[in-house]
Amino acid sequence: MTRAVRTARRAAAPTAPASAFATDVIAGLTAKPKRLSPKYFYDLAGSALFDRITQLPEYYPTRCELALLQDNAPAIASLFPAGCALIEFGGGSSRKARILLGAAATVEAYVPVDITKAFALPPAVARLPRVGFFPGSTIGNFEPHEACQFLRHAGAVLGAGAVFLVGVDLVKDAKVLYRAYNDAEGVTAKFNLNLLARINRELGGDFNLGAFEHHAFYNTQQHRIEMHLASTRRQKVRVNGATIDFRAGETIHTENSYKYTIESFQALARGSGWSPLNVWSDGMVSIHALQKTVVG
Ligand code: AVJ
Repeated sequence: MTRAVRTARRAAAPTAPASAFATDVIAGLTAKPKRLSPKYFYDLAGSALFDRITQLPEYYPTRCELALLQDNAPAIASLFPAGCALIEFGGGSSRKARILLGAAATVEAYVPVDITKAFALPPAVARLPRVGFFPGSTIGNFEPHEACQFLRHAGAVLGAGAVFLVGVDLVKDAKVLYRAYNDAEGVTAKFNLNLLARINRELGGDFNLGAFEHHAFYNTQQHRIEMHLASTRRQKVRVNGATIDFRAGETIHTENSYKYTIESFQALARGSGWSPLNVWSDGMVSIHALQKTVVG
């Protein structure tokens, strides 16, 4: 009797809904080749590691973009319509936005929005002209076709007449790119491996972090840095009830970081409903000012 009741209760108990993280991790680790989305790098530990990356001597993008914003803030801010709302996509520390806000005479609202979630702009912002801001060369994490979709989506959200500022990392000497993702201190390796640590923490995985290696290289044909985690030996890993087999040397592809030339990014923007207005660059990174293409 007791047993029957228990069984019935167990069967009726609602199973906890699998998190998007759990679903994506299992799908990625059972795919061929194995992959995980770079958006999952940024838990508390991963965000702290990324902060350290931005301070590494080899990791130029953050330093270069900050200097470029600082040096050109008045010219960039001169493109802002009076009384506009500054909409930052994937707002991180807001340190970069503050540079622009300091140089712009009249910005009515600063609205950081999460790029991974659908959102509606707050009513107070609805009737203001809009300036979009997507710094940090985060656009490089998208496949070019996804970057195109993202730019079109941003155009729809920002509306007619909008200006969009996009920070883009540039194609450059392969050694410079290589070092930026293979720093001497090993912080980028820790950042990459933290994805496995996060799976262990949040999904009860049993990844042995000592049996995986950080691999980052520049793919010249595809103009992108690729990051992978390579299994040092044949092994099995348990994640959320599933068993994942690894061959010796098999990798999990964890990130692409696409690099553009000024021209190749402008071509992508044009093909995505935006007309290039201006561009600022130090030869390492670039900040593109785009305006929504007028159709008709
Ligand atoms: C935050 C996506 C711009 O691609 O350079 C840093 C992330 N990965 N080191 C980049 C990253 C490894 C970074 N983005």
